[in-house]
Amino acid sequence: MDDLREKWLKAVADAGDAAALEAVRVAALGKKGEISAQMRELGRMTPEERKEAGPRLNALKDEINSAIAAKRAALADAALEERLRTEWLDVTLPARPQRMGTVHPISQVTEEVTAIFADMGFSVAEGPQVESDWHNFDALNIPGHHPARAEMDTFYMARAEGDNRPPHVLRTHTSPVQIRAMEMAGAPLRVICPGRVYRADYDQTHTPMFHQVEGLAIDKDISMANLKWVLEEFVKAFFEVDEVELRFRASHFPFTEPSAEVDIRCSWEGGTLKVGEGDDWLEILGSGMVHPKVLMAGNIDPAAWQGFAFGMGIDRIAMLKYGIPDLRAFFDSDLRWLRHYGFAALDVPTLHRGLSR
Ligand code: 2NL
Repeated sequence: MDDLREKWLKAVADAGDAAALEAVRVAALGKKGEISAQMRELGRMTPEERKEAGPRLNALKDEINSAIAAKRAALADAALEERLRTEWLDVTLPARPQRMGTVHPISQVTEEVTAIFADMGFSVAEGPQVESDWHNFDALNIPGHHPARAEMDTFYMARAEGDNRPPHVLRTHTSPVQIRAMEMAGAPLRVICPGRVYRADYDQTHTPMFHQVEGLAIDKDISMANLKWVLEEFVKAFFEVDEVELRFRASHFPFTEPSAEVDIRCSWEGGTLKVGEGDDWLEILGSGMVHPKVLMAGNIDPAAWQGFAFGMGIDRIAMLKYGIPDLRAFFDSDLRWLRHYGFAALDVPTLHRGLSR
């Protein structure tokens, strides 16, 4: 009996996994198991022998059974520990950026420009890309015979047969969004309007769809001095430099009077742009004081209010800031180009964390 006990308790202790343990249980306590065979032997004993051997065999059977149960629990615990160790996962890790694609430079620069002007109290407005002829041209003091309206430059929408109203257009600038902002919010007003614009033009430096951001500030006593300060702050923040010098050149736009084109001092040493130093000038935007007729088109009284406005090409300033040589590559959806010039999807530009780092 002691040999049996030693043998089977050792077998239970040595079982390395649940299957081995089950094999031990079957070999000891199963129908054809050794302990079961011993139980059957009891039938052939004399009552005295049975009285002696029966309880001892039963006790041994119980002992092996509980040893198996304890071993089974220990094996299950060990298996769980092993799973917890190998299936460990840090759910606080960030997603893997290389699996997320990249942010297009135009989206990046739009976010950068938006962050800068938002910091100066401008809100962001959007509007339809298919515009009424009135919002795109008339409201902006662009007369019917103006070359900008020419069939050649503007994409006109098709009209139904017999409809003699002026056709809608794909907006040629984001100015109509500002007309809508004036109509809806009135004065005072500080707004920027980034977005897609369309002109029928395609060559080395023009694509039929491109991006523009325009800004508009209307208040009492607004002047070109306010415009100059806002643009200086913008250029410093956007090109991430401490000093800039701006040069205003007299110009002409139908929607502003007076009008000025704005250049920034720069150098092109070794082919890379440096803003704020050097002997070159770089034209980056057009601007001016909003024409009284344009204020009136937006239902704002020009006797009580004035405003400045400006407009610039997002694609162009993106190329300048990030050294992108070819405009047309912007719209080729070439994955290698996007991986090279794109931005990490989780790095949102903010002024407090740095725009582009
Ligand atoms: C440029 C020049 C400019 C504006 C846009 C504007 C809008 C309203 C009223 C008056 Cl609602 N002006 N926009 C003014 C001056 C220049 O854009 O070179 N853009 C790329």
